Amino acid sequence: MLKNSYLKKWIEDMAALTNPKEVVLIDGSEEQLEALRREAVASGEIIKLNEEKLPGCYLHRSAQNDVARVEDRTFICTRSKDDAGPTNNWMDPKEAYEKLGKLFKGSMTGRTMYVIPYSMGQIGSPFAKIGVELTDSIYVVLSMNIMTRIGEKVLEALGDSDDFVKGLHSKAQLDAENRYICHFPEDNTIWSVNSGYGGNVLLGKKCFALRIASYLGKKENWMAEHMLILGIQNPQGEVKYICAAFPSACGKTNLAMLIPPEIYRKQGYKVWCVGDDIAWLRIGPDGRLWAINPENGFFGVAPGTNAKSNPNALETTRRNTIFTNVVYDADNGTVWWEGLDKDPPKNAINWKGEKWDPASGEKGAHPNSRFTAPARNCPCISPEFDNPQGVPISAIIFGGRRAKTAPLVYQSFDWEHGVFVGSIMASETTAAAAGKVGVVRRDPMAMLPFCGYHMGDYFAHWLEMGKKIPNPPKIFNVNWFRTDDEGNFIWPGYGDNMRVLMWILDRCEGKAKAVETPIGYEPLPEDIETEGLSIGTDTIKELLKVDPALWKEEIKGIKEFYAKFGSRLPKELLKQLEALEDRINKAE
Ligand code: OXD
Ligand code: MN
Repeated sequence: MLKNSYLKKWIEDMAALTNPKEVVLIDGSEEQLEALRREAVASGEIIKLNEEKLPGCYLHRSAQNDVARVEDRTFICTRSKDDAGPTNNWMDPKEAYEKLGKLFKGSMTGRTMYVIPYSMGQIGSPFAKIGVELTDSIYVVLSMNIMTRIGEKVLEALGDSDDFVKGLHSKAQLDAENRYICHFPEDNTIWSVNSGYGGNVLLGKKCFALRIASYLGKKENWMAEHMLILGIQNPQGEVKYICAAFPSACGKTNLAMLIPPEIYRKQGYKVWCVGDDIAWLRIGPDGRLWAINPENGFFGVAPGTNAKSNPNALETTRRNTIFTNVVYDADNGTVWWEGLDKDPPKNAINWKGEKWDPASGEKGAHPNSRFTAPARNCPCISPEFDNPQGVPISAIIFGGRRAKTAPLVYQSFDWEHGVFVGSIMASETTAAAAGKVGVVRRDPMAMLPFCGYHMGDYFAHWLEMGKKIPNPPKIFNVNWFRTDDEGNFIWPGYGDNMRVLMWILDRCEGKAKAVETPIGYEPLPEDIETEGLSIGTDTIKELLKVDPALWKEEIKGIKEFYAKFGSRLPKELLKQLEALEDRINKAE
């Protein structure tokens, strides 16, 4: 069945290494997928949920030591250590192939190796790239079917070419001590072993569409970014598109699917979701920057998703969805998680598979429990979702969780300053990655865990792209998470974030005024719509305050962070930092 000789040879080599009992090509047919679902239900790998209430939905539980991305075990394996840069773990490719080769040796004995041809991006799109994942996990096959475009049609598009990302995954023994996620950007290769958690094993997502793709983007003049893409349609039917980068679990999926506040709804505004996590960006023939979402589904965080925070996401998960590590309602065959409603199931099984008493004080769902749902299920999925040309981007937004320092919104002075603003992003850590929660960390462009090469070179690539895009998007920064003295969020967030997006779009169209501050352009407080909110213009004024003392502290942190990059930090960014310091000193 396989005609591509490169693919055939590679599969043979990997099968010789891992020793599966059989090799099965995933053709993408519903018949084959359904047989795999039945097999995984029979083996207990997944649980079929109530067909009437949640048609086509399943529950999966990962191993208890395997519930999040493992950044300390994620490596960029370039021949030169310097090319991975100071923000990535590095392993010599020779050493990595040897070390992981030992772990892969015989790891599929008695198991089936599934061959999943997949496309990131609409097949045939000038943006699209092909990967093939070899895995011993049916959960991976079923999840890749949701998250990407898979099967025969991908092989047809690949033809005889050797231009595909080679991904090898084995659950092996799920041994946390020997868990490795290794990327070989120079070989178009990813090896992942001893994990079953989505972020580590659905190789099309973070591993390919961000780490490998960012490296390819630098080489090929495009960009792979950790960004949502949304469209705002005005009452005249025109749609303007925005990309936004936030660190993990800052509400990206919520923003991507937001429902406009009533004031905009009644005027006829609509919001369309193109993507919630990753954007691939290219310069279009018209000189603008165009974006696609290379994925085909959402791998969203379940806790906190509810009818108020994100009704569209909730609706998206009502069919053909795989839930991971949520609570199982054993009476109804449905699922539950903290923050869904105030009504945990009576006969509840927690994410570990144990009987769970909601009064116990322990959480029932893992804080990083997930849903894997088809993008097509989303009620606000953009009509342009499948457009192979992508959508033109008017604005790029950066943001993070900052209790005090960053104002609600500001605009960069120009592209170069915008790159600086992205490079100094910082946020409090969350449960999406293993490790401490609540610590502030620098996360440039929200790409810290996802940049497949030296981050200094990545900044340089952003600066270069700015010179090449004749009509670049405007760059902004937002912070939905400013708190009062009691630690309560001041800004209402969720759908009301659209009020800020409206100012941003008005700026892009040259319609809104701005005031110049030491850090960038800010709105006049009265230009942020507050009708229907419990806060007024005075509070907006507070939210826009820039405190020079806090920014002096911030500058210290930026200097420390920048020092890591040595001579590979573009001088333009150092100049931007000096200019900021100057403006802050003058403002004091
Ligand atoms: C994610 C992330 O999208 O951690 O899962 O960023
Ligand atoms: Mn993400």
